[in-house]
Amino acid sequence: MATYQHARNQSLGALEEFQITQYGLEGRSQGARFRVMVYGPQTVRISVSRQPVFDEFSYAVVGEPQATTVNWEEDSRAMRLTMAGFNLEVEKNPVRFRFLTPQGQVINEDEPAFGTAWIGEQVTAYKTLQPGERFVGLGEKTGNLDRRGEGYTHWNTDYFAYPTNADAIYGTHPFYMGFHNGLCYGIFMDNTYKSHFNFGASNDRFASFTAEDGDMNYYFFFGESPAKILEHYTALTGRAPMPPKWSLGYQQCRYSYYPDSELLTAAKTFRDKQIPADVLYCDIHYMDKYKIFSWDKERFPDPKGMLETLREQGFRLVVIADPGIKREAGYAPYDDGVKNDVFVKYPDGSYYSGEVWPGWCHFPDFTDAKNREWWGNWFKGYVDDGLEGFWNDMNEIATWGQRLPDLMEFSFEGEGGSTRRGRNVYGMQMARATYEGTKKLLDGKRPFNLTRSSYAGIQRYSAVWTGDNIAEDEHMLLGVRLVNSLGLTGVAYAGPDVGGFVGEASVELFARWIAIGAFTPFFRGHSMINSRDAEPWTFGEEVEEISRNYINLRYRLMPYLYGAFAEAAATGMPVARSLVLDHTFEPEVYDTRFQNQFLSGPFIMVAPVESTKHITKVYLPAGKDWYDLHTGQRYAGGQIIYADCTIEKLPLYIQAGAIIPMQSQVQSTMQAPEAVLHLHLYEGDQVTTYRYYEDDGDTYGYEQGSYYRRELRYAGNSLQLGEVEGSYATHFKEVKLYLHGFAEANQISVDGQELATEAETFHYTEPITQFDPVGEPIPVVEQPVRTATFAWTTAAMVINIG
Ligand code: MIG
Repeated sequence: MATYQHARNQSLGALEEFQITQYGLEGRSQGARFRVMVYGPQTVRISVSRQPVFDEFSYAVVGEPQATTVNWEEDSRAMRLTMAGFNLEVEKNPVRFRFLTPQGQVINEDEPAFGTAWIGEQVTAYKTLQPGERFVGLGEKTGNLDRRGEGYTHWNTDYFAYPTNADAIYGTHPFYMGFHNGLCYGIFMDNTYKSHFNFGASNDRFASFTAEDGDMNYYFFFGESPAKILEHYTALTGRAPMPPKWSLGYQQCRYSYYPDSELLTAAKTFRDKQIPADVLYCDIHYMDKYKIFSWDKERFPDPKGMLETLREQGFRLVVIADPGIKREAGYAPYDDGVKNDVFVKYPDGSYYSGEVWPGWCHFPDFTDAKNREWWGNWFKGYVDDGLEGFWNDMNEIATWGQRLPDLMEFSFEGEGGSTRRGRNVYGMQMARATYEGTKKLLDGKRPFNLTRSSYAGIQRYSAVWTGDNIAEDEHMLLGVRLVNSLGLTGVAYAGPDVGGFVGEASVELFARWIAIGAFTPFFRGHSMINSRDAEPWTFGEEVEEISRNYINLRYRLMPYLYGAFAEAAATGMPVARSLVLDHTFEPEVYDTRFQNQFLSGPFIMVAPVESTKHITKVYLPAGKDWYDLHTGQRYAGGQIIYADCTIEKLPLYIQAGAIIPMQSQVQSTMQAPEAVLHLHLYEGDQVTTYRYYEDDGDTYGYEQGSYYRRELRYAGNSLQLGEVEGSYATHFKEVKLYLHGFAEANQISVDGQELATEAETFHYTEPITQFDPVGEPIPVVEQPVRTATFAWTTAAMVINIG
């Protein structure tokens, strides 16, 4: 009698045959195929498939396999591949993968019994949990920094007011790093189907990653540090281009500013109150009945004129763009979309309709180059109006009911796939279409692009914001972790809605959030429709002063911040740097009390803390000293200290040896700073290097060498300014060097020539004069510094201090 067969676990069996290939190895076992391909000296791809061919398609990967002379050794038990710093062992019976150090220490290995296995269509790689193993990454995922004991699902979801433990939210970044026994590695599973990661959740045997369909397809990265691994990961999936500098200023959003006079009033208020800002937003109400590529003629009768007026005041505007195109004959984008057959279809060939803001809509299939180009061209009107910034929302795809049917068909560049394959990359491909289209239309200028939904590799096209958070302390801290985690997965340009989108921030919360936001790569205040006003001046005078203080500081730090973005573009090193990057094996870094701490750029450590606390514990990482930014007090690293954190004082620490370039105060990036570069140097006993970077801030000329770059190196009592690289003429003519923590009697000389020095005092933020209703602030401490000014020439030079 026939019995019904239910799917059960089936793992990769004994090796049947194999061959060495140009890139690695290919073999077969029990109807499944596996393949090893070398992608770089420390990057190996592993694919396992039950289909006759491997899935070669990827939207994430831009790296290529490398036809190096692959060096395999074989014995009866296994085949071994020797790579830079590690070996891969492919065991034969059954087929299992193991990564080892040259000394034979396990870095990562298949769980011996389970290896790679299927249950029905679902495929999983099981990895033995190593003693003390910690896991970080997965990008936009809630939870703790250390993901050990947790599990996560990737299924891009519009999650309004998501709780702080929600999963899944908007993004899919299936890349994580594992740390144990002084070893680091990374794994990226490139599969867009719904996927699940388990880091020893509900079991004590394995970490695993599962895709609900498709191949098991992952990349293994080895490196001596997480930064190296991130460099390999971003070599594979790409790095963020330089953003337009204006987008690094403060951005003010609102759901929604309208009519035009509201935007003009907001712009004027920033200037009147001398709170620097660069960007305002139009949310969905700027459109005619939410129809994309239109303006509401009554609310915005003259977009071009309005944009010019804003520009005169040093403001840019960013407009929202949702993917839904209203089903309405006579509406040009709809008619044209039908004519060009750009919309996502059901299997019977009819267009899918979903209901969202404009009513019943069709949705462009962004997984087809022809449709991406079509979409991109529609931005011509906006660009002609003077827009340079675009905001991609609702691209999960979000529709009323939030149950996107699984059976729709996506092009995948002609290859085909259902919603199950398409959903996690739809948002990324929309952002790509927007970026590529507007980049072309802007003819050499950098567009700013922002997206909610994302997939690995999104950094090539867009900044990411973390969606509909809530005005609560826990969300503020979660937002920091989300941004840090996105940074650990290659997305350097990210940020939350400052102040919280849903709900209303208390005055304390808003003040604290603005202070933290000033050190976050993407810095935008935003809030929900029908909630109180949430611009920095709407929470009373004390919060206004606090906001001004931190936004001012961000603008003075612009050369430093911009340099951090240049580093991200060059190496993938994020702008907001979780402490795990430099202090991987210090357990305090993962302690839930300290897990939110991060470095903003290479030298400034931010210790985010709830708005309700006036004193907090801070962990100062080991191996270097730290200076309190507010007081100049110096501390030894490797200790936990108490820090005052009344509402105007975010705990901030500067690493000893720090080299921090700053500029004079401006109100907008459109305003040129004075020609004096302020270079702050903090005494330390270790060698530090800093790569100073400048370019025009808004074109791609830097790709052709139009930049000004030089290495600054501090060692003992000398600061060396290296040769200038690149053809861009620096804006600055002089350097004013600020010496922090050096002995007072020190002489300063440039290339042997003694310089006049001055004893001065210095502070980063201004004293608060109005302290209602938050309470009396701690007085600002004047810090003693010595300064010397000299020419900022292109020649290499040595400054001696002592
Ligand atoms: O259905 O455009 O996350 O930032 O203000 C809500 C209105 C649609 C969701 C975004 C939010 C935006 C809002 N949007």
